[in-house]
Amino acid sequence: MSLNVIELRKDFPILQRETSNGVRLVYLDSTATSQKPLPVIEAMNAYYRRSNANIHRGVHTLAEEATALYEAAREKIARFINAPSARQVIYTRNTTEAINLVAYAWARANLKTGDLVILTEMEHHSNLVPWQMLQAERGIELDFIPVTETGLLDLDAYQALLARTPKLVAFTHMSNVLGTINPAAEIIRLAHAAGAVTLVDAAQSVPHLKVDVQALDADFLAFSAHKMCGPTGIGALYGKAELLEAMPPFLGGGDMIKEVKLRSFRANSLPHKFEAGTPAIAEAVGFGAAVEYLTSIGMDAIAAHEHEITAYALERLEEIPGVRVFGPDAAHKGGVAAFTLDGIHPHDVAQILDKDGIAVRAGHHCAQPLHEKFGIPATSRASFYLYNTKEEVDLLVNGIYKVKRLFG
Ligand code: C6P
Repeated sequence: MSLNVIELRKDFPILQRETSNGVRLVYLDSTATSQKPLPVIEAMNAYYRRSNANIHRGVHTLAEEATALYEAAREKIARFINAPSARQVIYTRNTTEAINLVAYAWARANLKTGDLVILTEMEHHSNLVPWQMLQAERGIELDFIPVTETGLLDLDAYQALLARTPKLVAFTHMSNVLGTINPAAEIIRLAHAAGAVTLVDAAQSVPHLKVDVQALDADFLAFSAHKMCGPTGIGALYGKAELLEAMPPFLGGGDMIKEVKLRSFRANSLPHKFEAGTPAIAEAVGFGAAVEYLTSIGMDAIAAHEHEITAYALERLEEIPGVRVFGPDAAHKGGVAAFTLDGIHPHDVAQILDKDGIAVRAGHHCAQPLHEKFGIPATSRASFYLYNTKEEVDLLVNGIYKVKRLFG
């Protein structure tokens, strides 16, 4: 079923605004952060207007309401990714913190000098630097599944790496630069056969595809609310119950304990064991509203719409002389088109597009090693979500022709 994008855009007040030079906003930067629909904005507004209180602490009406809203959102998020239980969904600040939680709590308890962690060459810095830090501290080894010229993972090379019996395979489900959708179920199946635990960076997949943690058989899976119509400041880590139960806590403080004595403490049960201190309560409410919104539209319909827009964008971009688009064909990627324009710096491209209200990101997109691999310092990146249209792709293409004219 196709999306009624014209109707759906009315849910996003920001898409109705003009930019500073009085032109219509063409928002093509949802990979960095998505825009927020009214049901999310209103849920957070209503929480602050009616129910604001601290959670898990008070017995008064507001504290009980706030706790119920915070926990109801967790249930919705668990259903959205088909987690067996909401206890297995830990609120974090974002994907980055969720990955760091695994690196601190699971990896520091389970990995020792010489243990191998397999990553890929297309990782975001969030799924690279925490492991480099552990390498410096613990002497673990890191190796990488190579990326092919066309932007796919080299799965033969992966098989060869697995023969070295890694302890962990941590990989991105969808690249934020190439757009590549990696065969996560297959990568996980092979990792398990080799005896490794798996961590999926799902920052770009959960917002755009139907992700089922049980079908994937993922051990850990991390994502951020702000990339999926929700607020900033909150994300989630899903984990298998037996792994989460066995892990020591990450941060210490209020709410993550059952009992504290002067010289000792007993950790709380899941999920609270990993949620120290007052959390982002309004943001959790907004996160719950975001997954409800996406569910009401339908993840399959969203993915199909994005596929159509992306295929159209690739076709149109590739027509432009001097444009090089990175990553695989539309059949293997999500709504991301990172490109270079011969002889023109990606930042100049983004700045000139901005004058026409077209928002794209330029830089290394927190994936510097991947850019190095392709021999470039930066790209301009257009990305698409449920609210983007083919007409906006046409405006982008016209804008790129204008950049070319300006640079002679
Ligand atoms: N990528 C982009 O413009 P946080 O910042 O923790 O919410 O998400 C980190 C992250 C992790 N993995 C992937 C694949 C990502 O794309 C991101 C965020 C944004 O591409 C901001 S750098």
